[in-house]
This record gives sequence, structure tokens and C-alpha cells, in this order.
Amino acid sequence: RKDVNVNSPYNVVAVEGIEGEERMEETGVLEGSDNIGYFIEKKLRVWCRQSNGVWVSGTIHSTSGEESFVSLANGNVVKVSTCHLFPANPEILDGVDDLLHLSYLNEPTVFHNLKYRYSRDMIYSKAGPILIAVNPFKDVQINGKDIVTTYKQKATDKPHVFAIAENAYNEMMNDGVNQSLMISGESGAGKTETAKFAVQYLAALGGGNVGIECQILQTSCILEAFGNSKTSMNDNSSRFGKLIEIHFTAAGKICGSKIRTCKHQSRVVQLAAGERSYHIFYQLCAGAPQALRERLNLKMAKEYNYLAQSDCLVINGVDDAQRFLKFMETLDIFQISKGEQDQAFAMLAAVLWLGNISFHAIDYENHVEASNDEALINAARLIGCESHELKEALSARRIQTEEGNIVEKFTMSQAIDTRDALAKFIYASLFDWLVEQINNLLEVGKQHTGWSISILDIYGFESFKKNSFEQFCINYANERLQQHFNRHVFKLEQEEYELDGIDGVKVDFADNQECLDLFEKKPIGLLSLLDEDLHSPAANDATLANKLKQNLNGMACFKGDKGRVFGVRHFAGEVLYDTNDFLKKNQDSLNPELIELLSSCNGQLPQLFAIKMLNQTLEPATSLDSPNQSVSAKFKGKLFKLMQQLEKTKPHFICCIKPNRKQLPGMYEEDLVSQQLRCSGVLEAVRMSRSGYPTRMTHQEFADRYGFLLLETNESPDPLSISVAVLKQFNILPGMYQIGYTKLYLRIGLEMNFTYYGKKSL
Ligand code: AD9
Ligand code: MG
Repeated sequence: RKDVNVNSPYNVVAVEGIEGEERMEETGVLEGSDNIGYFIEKKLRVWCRQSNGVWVSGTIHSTSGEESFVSLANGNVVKVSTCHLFPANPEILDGVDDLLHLSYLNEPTVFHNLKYRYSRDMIYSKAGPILIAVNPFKDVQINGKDIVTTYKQKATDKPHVFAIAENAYNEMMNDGVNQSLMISGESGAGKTETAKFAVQYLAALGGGNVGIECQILQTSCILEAFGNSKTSMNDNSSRFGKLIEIHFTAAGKICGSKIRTCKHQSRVVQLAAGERSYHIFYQLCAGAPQALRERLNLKMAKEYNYLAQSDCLVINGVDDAQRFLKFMETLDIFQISKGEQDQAFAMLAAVLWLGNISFHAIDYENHVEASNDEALINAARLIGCESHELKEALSARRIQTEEGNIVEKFTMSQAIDTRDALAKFIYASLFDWLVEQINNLLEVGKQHTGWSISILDIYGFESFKKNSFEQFCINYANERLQQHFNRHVFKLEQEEYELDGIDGVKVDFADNQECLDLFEKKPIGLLSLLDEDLHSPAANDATLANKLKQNLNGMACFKGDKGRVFGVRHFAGEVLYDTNDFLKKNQDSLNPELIELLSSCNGQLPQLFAIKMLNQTLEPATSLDSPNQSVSAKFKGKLFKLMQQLEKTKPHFICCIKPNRKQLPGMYEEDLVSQQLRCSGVLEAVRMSRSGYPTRMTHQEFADRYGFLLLETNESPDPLSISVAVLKQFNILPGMYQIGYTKLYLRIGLEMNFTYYGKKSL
């Protein structure tokens, strides 16, 4: 082996004895173990997987039949099946910034490269057009103001989320096209932190209105308090999806922002063991100042059933009380008055007290009534109604019959469901109200040009031992996000080639359309079948599971399982869902009695919530926000709105990787990382970039830009022949470009060379 041309567009490893075209053919863009014969023959460095699944590199010692013996660095020789050997890259390529530059792109080489970089705190790498961010679980000191300045001044080309934001900003300014940063990755992979760095950079870049920049940066404090929880995967797990749209003036200065969210609130009333509800509840209980405590009659978190049910009240290393003080300061920044703050805290306390309301039997037909205790009195007072009114609304409802209205008393489970629905409604409305307040303030600079950069940060893919309705919705949202990735990275790219008459570029990728169909197909899809049971009195979780299995068993992504359990083969792995409480969680409509109660109470906020709900009821039933819709239908509606918004933008993809399950620094679990890389589509994207033609220009653009390099004047003035003449003059190999009907397509790096020729000639 001689040396390696890292900058070569083909990333060719120069191998002794192989020259020119032959060399390229042998070593060019081969993937997997295709080229291993040559490595065996020359006894070159290879990767092999040991019986424990760990990849090691070594040199081939000898081969016999289907087996090879590989000498490892520690002197051991291991026997491996030859089909499990993969070519290794020369050491000079260790830790390259962009996986595109690896001569051999296969699972162990990608894996080794990321690990090599991670161990040196280089958490960002490029994978062609995509940024990979491996969660360091520690401060790696690469996000400070000085680093922002370095990227602003374009003084480095090292991969970084700042570089992606810088790119998006430049494209927005140059092309006048709205941009988006799409951040994906499983739960705990670092999406929310990465999104914050992107916002930090854009705020610094579009500097002008210091007030708005500062407010945009502070939104996360409020949104995370209300929308994040501790789960078993992440101590600060986002339970809502958010799209932050940052608006710019024609001069490129930030002038406003808008936040859109997509969430559901089952966590308010029900928690899995070891997990917490939304942070704000614990922060309020731990940190409310004395006067506020007294006004709300506030107790400690452990006294509230909604919080105490999961046996998890604190997060290691987190001071909830101190976070509450910060939270209150942030409300001030958003100009939420002390009076409004008090009302908002009263709503939070009302939710907590609602969870403590108990019911007792009142007859032999299992009917119940809310008990007249401290919880009922406090909840009613905080909402702003009489306790007997709340008691009645939680204990019975009116039903219209032909003979007139009759009162139907509740059973225990009806009463609990009604109480929980009220708690979820108040919390969801409060969250929406806060986001509205934030948006009202951030949208003050409405004179924006219409240019924006949106940052999408949703809840990551989740797979627990037991998965419920919450995971069902979250994982469905992740399928949609993956589809967006596939569409933009593969499908649209492929379409463009085909439309322009370019052939021979095809990359197989794992299309998740089938899984999306499983969810969305009407009338036989998971969401439709689930909604069918919404108002069916005979349906229960067991009948739902049976129905799903009967109808969907033939679908490739569906897997029937025992009892109430069914499985879905997601792009990121198979997940088993337990239908327990699916039907209950899928409906959260409020009884008219409760809406009436809220609209006529003394509290301003509950009144506002009720009026908003009533207005929605009056809207046409097709409205996505119609209150009569199921939770999953509303969720899908919101998700579609977000995705529609994003369709209008040019996406930049950031793929976050979680290196270990323990949330610890310096720990790299090979199987976990491999699994994420395999599922994310990142490797296919690199392959696509390598085998494709990422630089493209219309013939006119190319002729305008490089026509002047021609030594002989071209007789034909048409741009296509000028382009062809330029290519010919520079002896560009035919494999390096393709000529489409409208555009010229160039291999990676080729345009850079032209730019170089251009400069040299000038
Ligand atoms: V979830 O889908 O919302 O459950 P995320 O958002 O992908 O998840 P998050 O950003 O919350 O993960 O990161 C999890 C934790 O990893 C954070 O609380 C930090 O402690 C840690 N983290 C993530 N990224 C970084 C980073 N760039 N630097 C330092 C980080 N720590
Ligand atoms: Mg998050």
C-alpha cells in the first residue's frame, strides 16, 4: 500500500500494483465484503466480528476453505467465517470528518470511525449530507461563544450543528427558500440539546433584536418544564413534539419566532413505574414560595396521587426547587403578569388536587359520588366553582332521551375517567395557553420577509418492556419523520435523476411506507380500527386486540402476539404494544357538564379554556382540532400540520445517536450504536451520495460559470455544447459526470476541481 488520496472524489485507496481505471474499479466505491478476495490475497487489514458480537481489526494470517484466520493486535489469532470479514480502511483514514471519505464503507468501518472520534470528544461527524451527533453525556466544551464566532467567520469546516445552521442560514439568504433542521434519533439521543444549540447559533447569527433572541433562547425553560418528564430512557424526555420557526428580515436579522407543538397528556394522570409526570408539578411542589404555597394550599409531591403512583419523585442531580425559581423568572421575561402566573399555578394545583378526589359508593348498583373532602374543596376553590358543583359534575351526567333529560349516575370507573379527563383538559389547555402567550410576544416583529428556519425536535422512538398508547403515538410520529427523511434523501433524489434522463443511480433503502400504511390506511389500519371502537359500548381492550389481529395479521409490519398484545415492525425495531387502556386513553372528550362548569366559574383561565373548547365544537366537524375527535386523530392532525409546514422547506438532517443506555459519558455500546445506524438510513444516504452526483447545475449555469475557461472559442453558443466542451477540454472521465435533459450532474468533489481550475486560470 502506498498512500491515500483523501481528497480524491472517488476516495480511492492507492494499492500497490493497481493503476488507473483498474485501480478505481478494484477499490472505488465498493461496499460490504465484496472486495474481500483482494484483501485476503494481499493479507491486508480487515474487520471481523467476534463471537461476542464485538468488531475487531486484524490482518489475515491464512485462509482455508470458507474460514480465515486473523491475527489481532494483541497477538491472538481468531478463526472467522470468511463471509464475516470486511475490508478495513488504511489507518490514515482513522477518524475522518465525513464518512464519505472512507474508502470502505461498511458497518465496522463506520462504527470504528464514529467510535474513534467519540473517544476524542469529536461528537459530530458528517455522513454525506447528514450530520451525525453522538451524545457525549458531558460538556465537551464545543458550544461556547468563541466556537459560534469560529463558525460565523467560516474559519473551520469541522462538522458541527453550528455548521448546519450556518449552511441553512446561507441557503435561506442566497436562495430565498425557507429551511428546516430535522433532528431525529431515539429517546435520549440528544435531539433536544442539539435543537437548543441550533437555536443558540441562529440567535447569535441573526443578532439584531437582542430582546427576541434572548426570549427565543428562554422558551425551552418553559416548554421543557411543561412538556418533559423523566422516563426510564431519559431524565429529561420530551413528551411533546415542537417546531420552532425563526423568522428573519430581508437583511437576515431575527425578527420573530413561532412555536408549534404536538402532544397528548395521558401522563398527567397515569405513570409507568419509575417515571415521573411533567417536571413542572415537582418544581411547583418543591419550590413554590411560602405565600404561594398557602394560597394554593400546596403539599409536597408525595402527597398527590397523580405524582406518587410511580414511586419516583426526584431526579438525581436535579434541584426542582431551584428550577422553579428559574421558571418564575422566565415567566417574567415573557411578560406574563404576576396575576396570570398565580392563575396558572392555581390550575396546576387544581390538577394535583383533582387526582386526590376520591369516590364512595352510594347505592347497591355500584354508583358512586365524590367525597366531600379536602381534595374536592381545594380543587373546586382553585378552579373557581362551588365544591358541590364540582362534585355533581364528577358524579353524574345528563342524558337526553325522548322523554326529556335524565340523570345517569356514574360507576366508579366512569367517575374516575371523568375526573381524569378534566385534569388532562386543564393541563393541556394551560400548556396551549402558555405557548400562545409566548407566541404573542415572539411574533411582535410580524414584518418579517416570510423567510424562516424551522427546527423540529420531537419525542424519540421508544421501546420499553411494556409499551402503551403513549409509545404507540410517539413511534407513529417517528415513522412519519423517517418517511420525510426517506422522501427527501432518497425518493425525491431518485425522481430527479429519472426525470432528467439520468440512469444507473439507484440506492436501496428501507422504505417505511408499509409501516405508515399499517397505521394510516382507511378503513383497515391501526388508527381507523382504534377509532371505530371509540363510542362502541361493547368494545374493550381485549376485543380491540382481537380485532386488530383479525384484520391486520396479513400485513408485513404487523405481528399478532399473546392476549392483549400486538407488535409493530417499526423502521427502528419491533415494538410490542399492550392494548391495556388504549380505548380509555384514546378518548378525552369532556362531558358537557364539565365544560359548563368551567365556563360559568370565577376563574379567568378555566373560563377561557372552556370558551375555546366551545368554539372548536362549533367549528365544522372536519376541523383537525374538533374536540369530538379521538386523541389519536387529533394527534395525527397536529402531526400532519407540522409535516405540511416542513414540506415547504429545504431540509437539513441531523441524526442523533445514543451511545449507551445508562446516560453515562465515555461509554460506547456497540450493539446499540449499530442498531441506530442501521435503522436511521444514514449509511444508505452516504452510499447514495457516493454513487450519485451531488453537485448539479443547469447547463446554462455551468456554461456561465466555466465557459470562460475554454481555450478555443466554441462555435455553438448553446449552453449544453459549451458544457460538453469544458468537460472535454479537462479530460473529465465519463464516469465523473452525467448530462441530463436540463442539468449537468457531477460526482462529489468535481465542482471543487473546476473552481480550482477557474481560480488558476484567472
Ligand atoms: V427524547 O426523545 O426527548 O426522550 P432527546 O431529546 O433525544 O430524548 P436529550 O436532548 O434530552 O435527548 O438528551 C438527553 C441527555 O443527554 C441530556 O439531558 C443531556 O444530559 C445529554 N446530552 C445530550 N446532548 C448533549 C450534548 N451535546 N452535550 C452534552 C448532552 N450533553
Ligand atoms: Mg427531547
